[in-house]
Parts: sequence; C-alpha cells; structure tokens
Amino acid sequence: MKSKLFILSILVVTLQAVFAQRTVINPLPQTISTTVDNIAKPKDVRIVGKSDADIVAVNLLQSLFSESNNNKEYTIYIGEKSDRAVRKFRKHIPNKAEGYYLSIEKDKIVIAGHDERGTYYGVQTLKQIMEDEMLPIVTIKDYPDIVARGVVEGFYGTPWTFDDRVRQLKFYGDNKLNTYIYGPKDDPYHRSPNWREPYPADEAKAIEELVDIANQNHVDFVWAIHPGLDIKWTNEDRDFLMDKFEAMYQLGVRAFAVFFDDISGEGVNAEKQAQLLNYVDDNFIKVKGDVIPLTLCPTEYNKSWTNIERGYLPTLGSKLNPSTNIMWTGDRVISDIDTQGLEWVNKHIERNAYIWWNFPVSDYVRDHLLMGPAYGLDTEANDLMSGFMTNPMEFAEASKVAIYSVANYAWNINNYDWMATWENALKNVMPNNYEAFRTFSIHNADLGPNGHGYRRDESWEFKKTAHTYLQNTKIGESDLNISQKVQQEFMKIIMAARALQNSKDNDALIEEITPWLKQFSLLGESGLATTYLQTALMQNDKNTFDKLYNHVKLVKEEMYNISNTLNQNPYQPGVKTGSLVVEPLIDSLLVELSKQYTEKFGEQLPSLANYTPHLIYSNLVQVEKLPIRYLRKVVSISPMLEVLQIPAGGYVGLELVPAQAIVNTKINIGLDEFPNWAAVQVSKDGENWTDYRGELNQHKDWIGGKLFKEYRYIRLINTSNETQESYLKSFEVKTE
Ligand code: LOG
Repeated sequence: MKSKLFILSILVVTLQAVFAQRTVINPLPQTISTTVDNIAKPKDVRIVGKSDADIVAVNLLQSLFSESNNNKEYTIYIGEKSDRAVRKFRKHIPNKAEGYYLSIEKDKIVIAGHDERGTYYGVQTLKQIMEDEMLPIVTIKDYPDIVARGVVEGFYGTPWTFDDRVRQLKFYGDNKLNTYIYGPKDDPYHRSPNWREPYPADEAKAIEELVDIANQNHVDFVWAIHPGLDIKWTNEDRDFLMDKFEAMYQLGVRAFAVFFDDISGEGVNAEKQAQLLNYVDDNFIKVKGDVIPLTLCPTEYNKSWTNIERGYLPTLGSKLNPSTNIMWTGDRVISDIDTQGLEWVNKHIERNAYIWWNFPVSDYVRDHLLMGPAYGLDTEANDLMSGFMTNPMEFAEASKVAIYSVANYAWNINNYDWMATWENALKNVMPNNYEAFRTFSIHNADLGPNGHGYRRDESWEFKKTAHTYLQNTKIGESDLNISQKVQQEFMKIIMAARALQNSKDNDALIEEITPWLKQFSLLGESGLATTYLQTALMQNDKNTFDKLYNHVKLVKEEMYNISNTLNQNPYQPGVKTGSLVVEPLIDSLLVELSKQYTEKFGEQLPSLANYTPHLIYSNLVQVEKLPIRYLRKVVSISPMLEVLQIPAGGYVGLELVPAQAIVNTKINIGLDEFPNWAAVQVSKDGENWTDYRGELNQHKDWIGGKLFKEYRYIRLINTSNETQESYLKSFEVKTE
C-alpha cells in the first residue's frame, strides 16, 4: 500500500509539472492534482447554485460559458461552503479565508468557496484554465498565505488616472489581489493642505465609481489620509479627520488607513498617533460594523529609522488597538523583506507587520523604469506578515510586471519563483510582443545610483559578453564570436524598441514607456555603430572611423535632447535606459577607441561619454549616495523625498572639480524661514570656511548671488548643538 501511494504521488507531481507548463495560473495554487485526461470545453452548461453564490463570482462564471437550464450533461455547481449546491463537497474546501475548491470532471465542475471571495477566486482560476483549447481533468485546493495582498498607491509624483485605476482594479481581481490602498502623496485632499476638506464633487464622484469597480473585482478600496504634516493634537483636528472619513464612507469606502510617513514636528508622537487611531477605531470603524480593520503607516516605518530606546515603536505596539495593522517597509526605506527583519519588528509592534514594499516605486529615481523581477522576498516568511502591499511606479501599466509577481508571492510564499514569475508577468502584460518586452525589461531594471543605495540586477544575460568585449577592445584583440554576440544584442535592442513602438498589445503601456523606447532604440544604434568603429580602427580605416564617430556623436546628441525634453519632472528629469551595463559598455568603448585613435592617428576626438567630475560633499549617510546632475553649467543634488536628519555639525553640499567661481546658488530645505541653526558656507580647501550670504525668495528658495573667487566646496551646515530636521528639495549651483 505504501509503495503504491508513493508511485501515485510521483505521478501527481510530474503531471502537475506538465499541467503547469500548459496553463499558467497566477498566483500559483497551493495544490493541484491532475491526470493526463482532457475534455472538450462544454458548449453550454447548467449552473446550479446561482442564487445563493457570490454574485460577482456568478457573473464572472456566466461570462465564461453559455448557459442552458435543460442541459443535464454538463453541470457547474457553485457556492460558498454552506450553500446547498456545494454542501456535498464542503469537506474538500480548505479551511482558510478566501480559499476554494475547484474540480473539473468529465460531467461537472465544482467551485466551492470558503467564503464569497473564495468562490470568486475559484472562478478566476477556472477562467485562466479556460484559456487553453481543452479543459484538463483537475482538482485544485487553494488559499492565500497572506490575508491582505495588493497595492498601495503611495508614491510621490503624478497620481494614477481614473482609467489607470480602473485597469488596475480589474488586474487585481484577475490575480487574486484583494486590497488597493489609495494614498498618492500628490493628492492634496489625501495630504496637506486639504486633508481636512471634502473632495470637490467631480473627484468625489470618481472615487465613488472606483469603489464600485473595486467591489466588482472583490478588491477592498482602502482610502488613506495623511494628516501628519500639519496636524494639531486637538479635538478639532480629530473631528476633521472623522468627518473626512464619514464623507468617504458616504462614497462607499469601507476600509481606511492613516499615514504618518515622512513628517517631522508635532505629528511625530507615538502616544498621540495611537490615541487618535484608537479613537477612530472605537468610534467609527467598529461602530459602523461593515468596515474592515484600520491600517496605520507609522513615522518610523523602517528599521534604520527606529530608535527603540526613544520608544516610538514599542508605544504603538502596546497602545494601538490590536486589530489595527501597522505598515513596515523593512530594514530600510527600500528593502528586501526577510524573516529576521520581520521577527524583529513583529516583536516591537506586538503584531505581524503589514508590509509596504517600496518596489517598483521610482519616485526617487524618476529618470529610470524598474522593469526587472521582484526578488529579495523571503520564501519562508509565511506566518510573519498581516499584509503585503507593493508601492508602484507612477506608470500604472508598467508597474503590472511587479504587481503580478507580488500577487504570486503573497498568495503562495513557499513556492515563489521570482524569475519564472517575471517571465510569466511579461507574457501576461505583453502577450504578442513578449520577446521584445523581455529585451526592453531586462535592460531597464536597475535604478542607477540613488540616495537609498538600492540597486537591482540588470542585463544579466549580456553582462559577461559585454565585459569580455571591452577587455578585448582594450588589448586590441577581436573574437568574432563575442563581437557577433555584442552586435546581435544591440540589434535586438533596436528591433525590440521598434516592435514595441508599433505594438497594439497594450496602448496605455506603450504610451507610458515611449520616452524610454525612443532612448532605448538610440542606445542600441549608438552601440551598434560603436562596434563598427572598433572594426574600422582594427583595419586602420580612418575615413570610415571618422564618419562613424560623427554618426555616434549625432545619436548621442539626440539622446541628450530626449533627456532634456521628455519626462521633465523637477526631481530626476530625463530618460535613462540600459544604465547598468549597456550604456557604460558603450561609453567605455568610446573612451577606449578614441584613445587608441589618438595613438594611431595623432588626432584628438571630442569626448562622447556622459561624465561629470563634481562630487557630493556631505558627512550624512542619507545624502552621500545621492546622484548629482550636471546640465547647462548647473550642478545639482538629486532632491530627497523624506525628512533629512542633520546632526550638530552635519552638512550637505558639493565639491566642484575643479574649483570655480559661482554664478548663483539655490537651496530649498522645505522650511518657511531660513533657520538660525543653519549656515551656507564656501571654502577653497575644505578647512577654512567663509559665510555665503543669501535670502529666501517667495518660493522659499534660499538664493545666494555671485561669488567672484574660485571655490571648491559649498555646503549647508547645522551650526547648532542639536540634531535638526529639514527636507532637501533642491541644492543647485550655477558655475561659470
Ligand atoms: C514614502 C513613499 C515613497 C517611498 C519611496 C513610505 C512609507 N513612504 O521615503 O511615499 O514612495 O518612500 O520614495 C517614502 O515608504 N519615503
């Protein structure tokens, strides 16, 4: 008996693999057992249980089949566990919230949910299986690992549009995500200045419609408020918040969150935050009866910002009502999520953390797209999280690659295979142009240098070849095989850009990424031409080299123009693509080839590689990794979104290389007055400092005028004896 069972289980496992290859079900179900048998899809069916079963599930089911009440040959039984239609099968239903049992047999299908959402998810799985020609004979028992799974629209920058959100909500339903948290930083009615005010009528109506669409996709629409920038701990402000929630309730919202991230001053008070949230919980959430538990995003929302002695997190942990969720981004703002870090925070907050995963959000690297796989998620962390939300890019469609992956992770943690999921996600988002989309995505995954120090792998299939090719070029050798591979990759880039620009698969996506597609195509073109430069040089063909070099120069100019006209946000304007491997390869090749050219022909060439010699000058960890931009003689530090902690003697500034006269300077640290704890200083040697005088203009920018002497260092320093808090909205120096 034992051995028979063993053979049987092997059979089930192997067949599962066959089955899995044919139909991709996302998220991957917890258990699938199947046989080799298939049946033709029934032409019409009888549906039993319609009147008791979840209405959204029934509607979806009816969209998949044509129905005939007389058909006795093929029957679909649908319902929740105590419904008459599926009562017989109830022992098969996993005893887990949102779980379901789905069985496809020769003469019937059974979809039996643990609850309404479970039934709906059963139909969603059936819908994905139906994409095949034939129906497999299969039994699935399935349930999610994490209770709340979804997306927090919580980034800085242009909020998603109504249409974006409609497409998103459907996508969540399709991929069994049950939560959408509405909290775009740049909605003034979510945050300051207007969190106390009701929405204008047209915006209120749009939210009402979105809530309705969320319900049709079994998604909880969570409306978040962000009062911390200017809240006063008074009854008046408490009542403003309650009134706003009531107004949102009237629009249909049945789930709420309060965010206290990225604030300083009065709002940062664990005791008061907990009191407010408990008041809302006791007098609103619990009183309404049809509202799900409250969620808080704390001020110390990642480990690197916590100070347990100061007691912020422990206060929340012990005082906040136990049913309230506490959000957490991990060990840092942008962070992998691992068991160790979760166990650490769970201990302090006395509950399982509700993860706010800052991937693929790109609001701090807005010139990049983050199209790579969603990795860095612990596959053993099943029982340590109460929620898992991804914070996406302001590009809703492009974010779907990561959202699809998070849907899989949060549902079935132990079996999460990030690479396979990434491939499936690309196919799902771009079914007819998957290859091209893959080429684009593999070379648009890293973020470039950034203040958070968070990086992603990029161009991983090309890296080694690129490296060898560059080394060969340096020693004047050529390896036909390697050169061909490099040329093929550049050609693939050019073709992918063209194919996507002409693709009809997903218009909204193409519109979002068009600046990057243009840049990507030119990147490929400059790369391909550079390989021909290399050949010309090997053949001592100066004439061809000169022409090609000029061509590369023109392409590079076009790329520069794209970066200075498209995607002109005030934070990281511009369009970067292939910035980890492909672009550095091309730039290094150009530097090397022009050096060799000079050696051979005794002539200098203009440099084509992008390069700025200026450096960050700061003794603060939060600042030292921030990228610098150099454009039209203005050197600037990439702005920060979060609060900057400046200890006594801490400074932020630039080192100009070489030293030079300064035409003017603009610094904005997000305060109404220029504080008396700060001074702006310049220096020639980094030791002797001179005060640089300036004034605030009407935009609260500190403006310093012309300095005639040449300076190498400029900084803003905290001259007081205490740690101070500010923002870093701009730091720009115009050089001569
Ligand atoms: C913000 C968030 C932003 C993200 C990435 C949280 C909790 N808050 O540093 O709005 O999109 O980081 O820049 C944040 O992550 N602050």
